[in-house]
Amino acid sequence: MLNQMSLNALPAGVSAPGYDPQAIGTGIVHFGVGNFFRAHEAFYVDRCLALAGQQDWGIAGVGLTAGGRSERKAEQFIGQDCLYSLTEAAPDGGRTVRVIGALRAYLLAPADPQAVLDLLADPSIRIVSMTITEGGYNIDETTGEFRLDHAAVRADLAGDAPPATIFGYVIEALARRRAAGVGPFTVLSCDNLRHNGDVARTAFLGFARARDPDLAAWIEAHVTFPNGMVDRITPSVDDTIARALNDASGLDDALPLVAEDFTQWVVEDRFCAGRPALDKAGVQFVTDVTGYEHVKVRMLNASHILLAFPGILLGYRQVDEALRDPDLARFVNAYLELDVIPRLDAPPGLDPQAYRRDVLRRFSNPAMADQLLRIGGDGSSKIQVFWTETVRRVLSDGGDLRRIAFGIAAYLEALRGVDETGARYTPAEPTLDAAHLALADAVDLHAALALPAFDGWRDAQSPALTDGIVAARKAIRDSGVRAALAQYGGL
Ligand code: CS2
Repeated sequence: MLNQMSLNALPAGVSAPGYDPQAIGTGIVHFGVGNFFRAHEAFYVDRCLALAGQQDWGIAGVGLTAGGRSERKAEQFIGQDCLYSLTEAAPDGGRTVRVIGALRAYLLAPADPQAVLDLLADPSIRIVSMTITEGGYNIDETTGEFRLDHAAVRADLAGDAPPATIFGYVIEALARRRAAGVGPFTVLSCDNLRHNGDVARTAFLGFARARDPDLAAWIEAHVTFPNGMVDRITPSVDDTIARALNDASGLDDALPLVAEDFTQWVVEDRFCAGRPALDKAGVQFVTDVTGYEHVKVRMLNASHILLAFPGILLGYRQVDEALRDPDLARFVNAYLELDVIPRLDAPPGLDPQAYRRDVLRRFSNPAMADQLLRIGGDGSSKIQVFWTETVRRVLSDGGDLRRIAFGIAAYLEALRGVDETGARYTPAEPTLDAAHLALADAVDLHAALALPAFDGWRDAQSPALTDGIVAARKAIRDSGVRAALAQYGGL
């Protein structure tokens, strides 16, 4: 089994951390220890820890979810001294494997909330980072405000029990630090959201204001929330993939991980309590991430889900497979070329055509075995984040709405949980309830347009778009995705 002891005898070809993990202090607490975090932030911090003078920046991971699965995950992390292997796979088949030692502790919050609060209040903690998903910030899309009516938030605001939400934990910890004269920490969102730092700021300050306006003012004055653009395709790992990774590496790792060889992190350099030397570990520091975010979200993420929904309906399950379908590849290319690129605000020096080719090359990486159902999962939140800006722009300059209408139609049809081969699957839609899902199945094809996914552009919705979506859905139902693509998806 992989653990501290086994580091001295790793199989050939597996790199050990460039430092002694046991000698590392903890400077960062991370909420949401998912695969993306393990392949991205932890990967960069791991590089830092090998540099001189950087040994105080280890990470303590926190899981917020209760239940058997989370307990098992916590046991696995702790059983391996929080070590795990990362396989980086290139589209041409090249691979490297390294053991990441940056995660120094794993705490399951529901099992011991006080331990999490004590850690967060400790002066050694200077950054609190998070990957809690696009929808996890609890922002009302219509008002742009933090939703105080959320049940768990209400309970945390009442304060009768230990916190359950990240907002409850972080704000209570900041209150303790303020009372104790310990300085603030940076709140660092690593979620794939435009201006993720600003979103985090709205969320945490929204909670803090409702709890104690004085505290909120202190946070506003002292805590920083840098925006960052994160990028690395990191598929989910099931038992079969885990076994294959271990077979290839020779390790016995309960938590092996695979990611593409590409990785990028562009961050605003606003860290109120210091930061690791991430600039020496490949992270790009800028004063404004806006242009980078636009390009990534509108090109990579938008075309990922645009490929996913019709791909799922056609019976594909993997991204690389779907992209090998010439009709789907043509559709995604046409969307990027005709709908996105002409309306993009790319930062100086970034070539959108080169980026487009890169995106398609990255999607073709078979080693990702990236699941279309994962990519399309939480579509309700992702559509708002990834498609809204392009939809708005096409609407406002009177552009061709066919591809967008088809994409939305495919999303709604995919929500029905059955593909054109008759295979059933469960769409992962954490923010939709049964009544929402029933709208996608309703006989009235307009009914589904009431779904929250469209909140972001309902104000701008034009009859041309609405009619286009309904017509595209009808075409998919009547003649199938491929025929509908020929009508709606082409150049
Ligand atoms: C994907 C992303 O979930 C999605 O929709 O597009 O997870 C994508 O893999 C990452 O953003 C790559 O950085």
